[in-house]
Formats: sequence, C-alpha cells, structure tokens
Amino acid sequence: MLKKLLSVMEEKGLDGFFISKIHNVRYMSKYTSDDAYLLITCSKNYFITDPRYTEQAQNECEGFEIVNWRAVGKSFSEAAANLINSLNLKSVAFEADNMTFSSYTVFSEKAEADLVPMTNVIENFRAVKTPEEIQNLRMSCQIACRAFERILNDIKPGVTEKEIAAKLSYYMVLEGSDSKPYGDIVISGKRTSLLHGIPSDRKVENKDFVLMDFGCAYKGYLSDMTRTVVVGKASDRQKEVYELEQKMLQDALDVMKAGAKSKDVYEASVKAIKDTEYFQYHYNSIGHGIGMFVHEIPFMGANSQDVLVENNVTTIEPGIYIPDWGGVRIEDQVLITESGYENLITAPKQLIEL
Ligand SMILES: [Mn+2]
Repeated sequence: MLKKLLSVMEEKGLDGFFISKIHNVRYMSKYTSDDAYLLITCSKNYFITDPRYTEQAQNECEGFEIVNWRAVGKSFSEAAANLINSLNLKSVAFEADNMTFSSYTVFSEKAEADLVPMTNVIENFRAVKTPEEIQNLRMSCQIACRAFERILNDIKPGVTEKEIAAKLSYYMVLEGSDSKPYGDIVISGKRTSLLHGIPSDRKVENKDFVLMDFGCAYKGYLSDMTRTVVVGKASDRQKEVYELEQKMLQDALDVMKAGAKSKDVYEASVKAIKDTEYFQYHYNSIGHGIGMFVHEIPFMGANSQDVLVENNVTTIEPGIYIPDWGGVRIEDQVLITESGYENLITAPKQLIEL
C-alpha cells in the first residue's frame, strides 16, 4: 500500500502525504489504537502520536519512525508542520475531509510547504480488499450470524428493544468479536419503519416485526447485517411486504458482480415494487462498501456513479418502510467476484415466525 501511495505522490508531484483519518492510519501502518497521524515522505515514514501510544506504536508499526508530537509542537497540527519544515518538504498532501478549521489554521500558518487538499486517496485503495482483509470480514460476518441464531431464543413478548440489543452485543463478544460490537438498530412494532431507529424501552408484543441491524468487528474489520423477524404468526400484509423485500434483495444480488454499475443494482432492487403501492416506501440508498469503517466506497443507490470491482466488499440492503405501520429490511454483506458474489452472511432469509 505504501508503494501505491508513493506512486500517487510521484504522479501528483508531492514529496509528503499527511494522513489524519484513523482508519487510514491503521490501514497504512497496522496500528490498532487512537490519536495518531502519519507523514509519508519519499524517503522515510513518520508515525506521530502522544506518549500514551508510543510503546504500542513501536510494537505495531514496522518501518515508521515514532514521533511524540508533544515534544515537537503545541498541537498535533503544529507538530506536523514543524516536522514538515525540518524535513524541508515542498509539497504535502493532507486529507481535506478530516481537518477541523482550527487545526487547519495552525497547520497552514506554520507549514512552509505547499499544502495540497486531497480526498479519497487511501479510501480508494481500501475499497479493494486484500485476501487477509477478506478473511477478517468473513470471520466478522460469521460471528454476527452465530449471534443472530442465539438471539432468536430471547425475542418474545415483554422483552424490550434495549434488552435485545444488549444481548446481541454480548453474544457477538462471546462468539469472538473485538470488544466493542455495535447492535445499534433494534426496533419493533410500528417503530420498524424508522430506517435508523435506536433501541428503546418499548416491550416487544405479539405480532410485532422485530428489525435488527447489527454487526461487529473482527481484527478491526466490520460486519453489517439486518434481519427482520415476526413474533408469533405473521399477518397477510406482513407476509406480503416481507416477500417483496426478499425479492428486492435477491433481484439486486442477481446483478451484482465485477463491472456492475451501482445504479443498475439499485434499478434491479426496485423491479419487484415498481408498479405497487410499496414503491413510495423504499429508500434509494441500498448498500455501501464496508471494511474498517462501516460506510466506505463503493456506495449503492439511485444517485451513485460507482462501479463494482472484484474484491469490493459491500452490503446490500434494500428495504420497505411504511410510516406508522412498520418496515422490513434484510441486509447481506457480499464479496464481489469476477462472475458474481460470495455472500458472507449465511443466516436464513426466509420469514422467521417466533
Ligand atoms: Mn448497512
């Protein structure tokens, strides 16, 4: 990856690249904690952090000189500028979408080099996963699927959304996830129409939809899946909406492969509802790349220009959300291959009645 970045730098006439997004720091250096920055130059690479993390950085980041910024400046941005000046760099890129106004003010006042704002350079590298990253993502998805299997026993009338969310997180940890899984969207009944509703104290009732959108990290790599189940017997309308949603997901999956346009995946996903009353209730963003960060390149939806390439890992999650009635989302996470995809989420997709 360093080679790739160096060739971008050469092409753009840069002799330095300052990285401040923590996921990009991790990607380039293998560092697994917080509050760190990288300065990549043509001859040497610097890892900039504070004394809380210097020992960890020594252990994790091969090929970097560790710089304690507190010894070099009053803030990380002043320290970075001072380092740039001491190395006599002339033209340094920085991540334009990740610098506060006050940090940039200091950075640009102190640095003598030309500062070149850039976006999505490392994010574009990250969109295409390496075999090691794919293996971590596969593990992360398997952990979430095992947790899903376990949570089904706990969903019954009287249990609150918060309780289900907490147990789901707990099961993911027991099944092997990193220490902080997210089980942020667990909603029930009419609340399932809230695309990103958060768990409440609402108690699950008989005949409710329960929608769970959750995932975890394995070695920093994330899974993201959604399943919607019914407590007790599903009504005819619940069945109708669920089956349409299932069809939407399958139609989308059927066109996913290297070379497919995100927009065409979206078009495929709405085929089943195009001429029905449900079309008005869909959402036109239906998936996203995923890796160390939950929403990455490529993005899937009506307005996306992205094209899928081999070894992208993306979610696919069309949905139907009917205000004041409820919603259904089923979300899978897939590895894009030359001829199609490998579904990393193996949990069942048929309607589960608990
Ligand atoms: Mn998602």
